[in-house]
Amino acid sequence: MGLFKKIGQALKKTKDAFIRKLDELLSHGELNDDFFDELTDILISCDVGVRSSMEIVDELRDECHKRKVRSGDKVKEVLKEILKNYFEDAPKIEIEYPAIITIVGVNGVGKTTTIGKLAQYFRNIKKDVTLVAGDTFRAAASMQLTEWADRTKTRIIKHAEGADAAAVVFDGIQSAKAKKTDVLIVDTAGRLHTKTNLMEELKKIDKIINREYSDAHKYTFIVLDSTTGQNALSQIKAFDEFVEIDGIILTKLDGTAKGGVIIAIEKEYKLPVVFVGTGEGVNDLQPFDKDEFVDELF
Ligand SMILES: Nc1nc2c(ncn2[C@@H]2O[C@H](COP(=O)(O)OP(=O)(O)O)[C@@H](O)[C@H]2O)c(=O)[nH]1
Ligand SMILES: [Mg+2]
Repeated sequence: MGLFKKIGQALKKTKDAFIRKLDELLSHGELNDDFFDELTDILISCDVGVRSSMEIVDELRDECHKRKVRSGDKVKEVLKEILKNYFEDAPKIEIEYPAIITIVGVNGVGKTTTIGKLAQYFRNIKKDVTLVAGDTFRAAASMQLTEWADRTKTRIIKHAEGADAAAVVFDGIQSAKAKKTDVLIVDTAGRLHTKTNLMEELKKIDKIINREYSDAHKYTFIVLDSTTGQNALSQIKAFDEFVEIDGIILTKLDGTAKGGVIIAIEKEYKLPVVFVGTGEGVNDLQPFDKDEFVDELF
């Protein structure tokens, strides 16, 4: 299945909710204040966020006025244009090698699964990958990552349950250097921002990476579950206080009508969505493309 089709499928629920409401609204005819108010509500209901929804609709109102737009199709066209431009603020990420990618986020968002898919993604583009089982909190976590390593035929560095996460990362880096690995991906234990000791552990991992692997291009990606909609946003803020977040991986886009959250994230945090998860399979991850995303929404 082509990439294009996949994101389209994953966005189906978001799209259905959005387009159905938009078309119904447009069928009422006039582009008056009520129309724009209702459109704002529709965007908010798709988790675009209050501030972003208002900004988008303000811009749409101005543009429609300026261009003397009357027809529903034309409104859609202008809205599409505005949404595409809306993403321009976030920096783009091109992964350079050797790379070390640390994956952070709260429990259950899909970190370990995403790492399995990332291993496959990099393999597909002929990069050599090593995984680091930095979630030493639960024995099951390391086992789960080992299964992904087996499935994707990827090297994995792990220690016993309860080991120091930073020590596993240290070993991972030594191995990556020795084997000249292109991409080292570090799994970490899920944590809530209220658990200061676990957050401190992330800082320690960060320090080890800076000290031991200064040659590598360093990326910290936070994994967010799109089904939690706007709640995902507060997680960015909490983690960003402890580690510098470079980008976002948004999972479970296939199971939600809240896909609009991507728009709010890019705007409000000026952080790029780098990958999106579109299912539980090994190939259900793809680089995020804003134009494709907006095109698929309509
Ligand atoms: N439908 C769907 N499920 C996902 C996706 N990513 C992860 N999951 C599921 O989410 C659950 C939690 O994933 P896991 O990787 O263990 O989360 P972690 O605690 O953050 O490491 C698992 O059942 C995964 O199969 C996705 O993109 N789509
Ligand atoms: Mg995990």
